[in-house]
Amino acid sequence: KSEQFNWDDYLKETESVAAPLHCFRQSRIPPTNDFKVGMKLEARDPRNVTSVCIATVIGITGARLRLRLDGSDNKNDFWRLVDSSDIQPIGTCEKKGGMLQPPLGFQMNASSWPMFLLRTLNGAEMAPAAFFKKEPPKPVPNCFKVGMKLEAIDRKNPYLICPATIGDVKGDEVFVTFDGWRGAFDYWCRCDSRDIFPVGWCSLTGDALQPPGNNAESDLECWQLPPASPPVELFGQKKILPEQLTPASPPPPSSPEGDNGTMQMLKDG
Ligand code: MLY
Repeated sequence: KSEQFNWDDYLKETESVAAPLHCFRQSRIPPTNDFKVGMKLEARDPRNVTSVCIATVIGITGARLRLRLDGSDNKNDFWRLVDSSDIQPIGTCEKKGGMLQPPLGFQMNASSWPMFLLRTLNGAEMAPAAFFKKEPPKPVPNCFKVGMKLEAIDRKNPYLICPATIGDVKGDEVFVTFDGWRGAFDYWCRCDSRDIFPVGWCSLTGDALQPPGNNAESDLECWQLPPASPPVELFGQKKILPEQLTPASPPPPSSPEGDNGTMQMLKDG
């Protein structure tokens, strides 16, 4: 089977329908991605969602950015849409009276954070505000139906977007099942999750849609366990262990320069 995956043929073969556009919290026309590798921005720490950190664009894929938090390691990259509310231009946090935080697992001594931040931002290429697009409104109510097809992020391999089917619907949640993968990658998410897309999304953004797995649906019925665990919405892709919830380092001391924030210090030189 070396033929290219094609949704029209696949929907006919599987006698199924695509979930309607209005079910998704995605814009009808995917947002343009103007970001460049190396640009810096502010991002919510996926492992510590109350923190806003500095992130660098490590890669571009369709309407998404591969991000790495400055001062963190290279094992915890995450992906965000350019119209995600988890990202914003540098300076936004401070304008709102907040303080940029070291990422969870900051690799240096906590006391070196203020200087690290200053050095990181000094001379950095900051992504312009116009590159950040407004997040689409939440669809209400949940209009997904069992059997509808969609494109979904594989949360275990979040750079991948794959053909999927709605396996169950409960309240505001849907059970996303990956076609041909015997249930190993399936998950519950809210119907307004940014991780699920209408059929055709990848072809519009230029992202590579993965082909379905090789395992037949009949196998799937034999092997798949019923969706048992209650749905839990995490910002990140990884399960957060209890010990990871405690900040690795105390909050940074307040700026010794009094009222001068980091942005002001950078402007002053
Ligand atoms: N090599 C990995 C990748 C699996 C990806 C499954 N997705 C597309 C649902 C594995 O086989 O486990």
